[in-house]
Amino acid sequence: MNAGCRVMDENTTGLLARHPCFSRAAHHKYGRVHMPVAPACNIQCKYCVRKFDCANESRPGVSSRVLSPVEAMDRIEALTGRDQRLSVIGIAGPGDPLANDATFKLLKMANREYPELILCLSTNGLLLPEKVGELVGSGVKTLTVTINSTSASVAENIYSWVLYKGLLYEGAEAAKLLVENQWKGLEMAVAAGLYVKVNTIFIPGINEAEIPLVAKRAGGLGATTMNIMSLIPQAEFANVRKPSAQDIAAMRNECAPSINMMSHCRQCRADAAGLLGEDKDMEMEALLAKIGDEYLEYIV
Ligand code: CLF
Ligand code: SF4
Repeated sequence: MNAGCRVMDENTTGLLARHPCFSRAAHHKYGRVHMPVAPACNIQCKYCVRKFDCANESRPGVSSRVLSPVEAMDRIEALTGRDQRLSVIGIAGPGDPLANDATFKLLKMANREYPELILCLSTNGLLLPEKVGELVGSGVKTLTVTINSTSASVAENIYSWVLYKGLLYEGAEAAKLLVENQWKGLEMAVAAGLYVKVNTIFIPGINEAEIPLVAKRAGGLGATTMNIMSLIPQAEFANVRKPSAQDIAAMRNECAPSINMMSHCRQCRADAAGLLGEDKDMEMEALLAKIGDEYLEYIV
């Protein structure tokens, strides 16, 4: 079976049909829960602000707090007991999951206790080449790699530094190392049988010419899906223009011949739980556990 047929088959009948991010049809029926067990990051994206005690922002990189793997297992038990729609356990920060040992501890425990749930993870890709085997061995089935360029020269404008094997890299050297590992890791992940999604941040004036090249290369290497996301202007990119909905739609159209496009992403928090867009974080969850889910409509 070629990669395209495999994806189509999985989308309609198999694993991807239960994944709210990889399948558009699934996102009305199935939800995911993010476990914020990964606070550390090994690179600095110029658009990133991580927060570990944040209740009132809804975006990647924020969480009410960081959980230990044991606390995360308790949360999975509580949530799956209350919500039959949860089909995916995701680790999406608030830092880079592959840079945190807690990620692998949780994956192994969750895989043992909840084999019916899909294990999913999102990474910047720096450590992917050396961690693909452990991911597969831990039961991960779906993977997202955030790749913002094919070329190191463009990446140099997006990342401030990279910390790799105890050494700090900056400028061209950092960009080259990161981009090489991202693409090598993607190729290895596909070869290892993972379903791979590429997230790409649309950063006006910085990487828009690169995005169709990312789509072409990722599609050619067998990635399943691409998710072109809007820049959230903050940190060093606080003054960069946010792309309009029209900009994003036009870019998706341009890239669609190269790879399947995701267009229902909600840019969710590192501790989000529920259907995409419901955006229940851990603070809300604790409140609802006390008063009952039926009161949700009165407090959002
Ligand atoms: Fe989470 Fe990401 Fe897995 Fe989905 S999110 S780790 S693939 S289970 Fe989904 Fe949220 Fe968009 Fe990510 S809507 S930010 S694409
Ligand atoms: Fe932030 Fe993720 Fe970039 Fe790390 S990889 S700096 S957590 S956006």
